Amino acid sequence: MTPPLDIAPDVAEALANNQPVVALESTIISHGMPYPQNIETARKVEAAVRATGATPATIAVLQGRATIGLSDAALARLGDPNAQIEKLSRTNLAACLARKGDGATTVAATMILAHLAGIKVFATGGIGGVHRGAELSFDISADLYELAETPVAVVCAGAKAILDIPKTLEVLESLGVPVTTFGQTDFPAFWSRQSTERSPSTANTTLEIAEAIQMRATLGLKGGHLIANPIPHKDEIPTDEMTPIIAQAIDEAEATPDIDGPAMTPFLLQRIFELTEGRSLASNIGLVLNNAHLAAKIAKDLSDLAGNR
Ligand code: PSU
Ligand code: MN
Repeated sequence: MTPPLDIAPDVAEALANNQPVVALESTIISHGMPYPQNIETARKVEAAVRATGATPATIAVLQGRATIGLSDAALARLGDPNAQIEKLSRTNLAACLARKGDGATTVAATMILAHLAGIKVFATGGIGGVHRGAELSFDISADLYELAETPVAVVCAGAKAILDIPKTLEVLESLGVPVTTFGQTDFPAFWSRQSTERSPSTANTTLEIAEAIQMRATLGLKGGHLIANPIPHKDEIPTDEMTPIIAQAIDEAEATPDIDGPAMTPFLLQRIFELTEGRSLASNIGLVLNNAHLAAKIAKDLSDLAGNR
């Protein structure tokens, strides 16, 4: 039995010719951003990848098919607030495919399907990580374990301050995941360029990153690479503005009985959007576009290193 995989013709052609391809996730569309900015952003991110000279491949499960490269109608359906779209991670991906369901892929599930399709680079906004209070709740995102397993480089804007950033970096180190920040020594904190943490490593060119990815493959080491790309200055929200808002959102989540497990991250993102009166969303869109550009450049360098362009 072969996996139920549909690769869009432009993506398949690029992969066959070793042209650069960038995978994009769909949970950010279905569960990470409000309508209609979710759909508008998904289209803009694809355009940003194309503008930098790579082919975008947004990934989702549609009627039981792992779909690599989505039509505009599919993007619109995933972003429809009335559509029933499951949030898929490593746990529930196979069951959703088996029952011919529809699902949006998190970072973990997108990595699995990108790898199945032969895509090496993936751009997103924020990854899941170790939640604050994880010493009691044990809430650690499957995204971190996926980075230890699956050979896909993930470009993000660092970890959100809804997470415990020092613990997230500790777990990544324990799992042997390389973490590289682009262009600065501080690990970025999603809405802000700075955090209280130093990045485990820094790269100042995309070629350095591509060479490290290639060497990891040459050594036969399993797992991916996390690349943290600081939010552009113009899109930043200062940490002291975000701190009380994040604290309030977390307090509300703790006071709401049904908010745990996979519902936690979407709840926090939605409350922070409301409490910042939309500013968090504008920042989020700015940083995702920035990550799409960087991921496309890394994908181009990887194709160049493979020597077929
Ligand atoms: N962080 C964001 N925006 C998002 C997500 C995380 O800033 O949309 C989504 C991603 O799809 C990520 C998932 O993979 O949430 C993590 O969910 P959890 O914490 O339940 O593992
Ligand atoms: Mn979780």
